[in-house]
Amino acid sequence: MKEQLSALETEALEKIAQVEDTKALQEIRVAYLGKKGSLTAILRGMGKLSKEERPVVGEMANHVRESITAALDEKGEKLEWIALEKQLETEAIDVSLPGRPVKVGGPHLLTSIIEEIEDLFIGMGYEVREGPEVETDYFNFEALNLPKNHPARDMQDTFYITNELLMRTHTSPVQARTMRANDGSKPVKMICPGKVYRRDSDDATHSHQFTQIEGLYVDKNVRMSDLKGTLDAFAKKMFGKDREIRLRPSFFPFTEPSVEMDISCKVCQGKGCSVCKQTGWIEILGGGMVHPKVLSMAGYDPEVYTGFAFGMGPDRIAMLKYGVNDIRQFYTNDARFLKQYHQV
Ligand code: 2U9
Repeated sequence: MKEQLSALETEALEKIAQVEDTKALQEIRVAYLGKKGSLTAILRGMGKLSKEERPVVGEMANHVRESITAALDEKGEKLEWIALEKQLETEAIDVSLPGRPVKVGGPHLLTSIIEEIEDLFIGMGYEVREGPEVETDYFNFEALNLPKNHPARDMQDTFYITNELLMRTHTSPVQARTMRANDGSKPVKMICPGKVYRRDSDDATHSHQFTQIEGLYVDKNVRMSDLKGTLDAFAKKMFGKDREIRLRPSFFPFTEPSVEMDISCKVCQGKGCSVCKQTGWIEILGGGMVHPKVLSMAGYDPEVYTGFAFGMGPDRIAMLKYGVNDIRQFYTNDARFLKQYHQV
């Protein structure tokens, strides 16, 4: 039996030395030391030994159990260390690597332009108001002196939802609504930015959806000269203090007299170039004195109150200011285009 014990210890120690994973190590532990293990099997034969041999073999058996257990524990620890080192190696973070850049967004080009224009007029005492994009025929047309048979109301220019409801073609309805809500006595000094819709086929300079900012100042003794001074201040703040403006006679149903405002071309200083189409001037906006009918439909007595209004397209201003050559770029969300204009 002593020979068996010695051979078993040698065999177990060899297997433990060769094993490379904890599962196999556990199988060795069970195979030799478990209830049905080979050491247990040998010890079952102890009963046949003489009284003199039993304590000697018993001591040897304990020695073999301790030696195999010690070898199993030592190997187990080593395998755990190896596994830990492997894990540390695979999960190791190279702190010297550069950080992953955090993608930073930024305001849309149109948003920047609109906020720049808003800040400018807020500085001149205007309040910013917004209103519904789905409008009634009345507030989008009739209240602006565009009667039922006016060509601007034709189906080919406007997205009608029902006979009475449509996608607003300008932000003027918000101004009409604001005046209407003022019971005809409170002055109005507001600008109104927002999306507007025209039934137009899209091309580089036309979009079925575009943006507008309109201004309205109604009070007692508001004059055309006030409009000219306001537009001059706007042009100089927006396009540079050496910009000149000129007002040309024009016609809009909701203003009388009506004007169109040009600014002197920034590129050629008025000599003529491709940007200003050789004229030296670039049209920026339209405006005029609020038509008396519009005032009275909104509840203001045109004998007591006068007002001026203007309207501009931030899309067009952004295209001029930043050299964008296709209005559709503002609405197709191409990140390659948009990220060129992040101030961030
Ligand atoms: C009320 C009374 C009058 C708004 C005005 C313009 C002239 C104008 C265009 C500029 C480029 C629209 O975006 S655009 O295509 N607008 O030229 N807009 S006067 O007049 C008003 C508005 C509201 C109650």
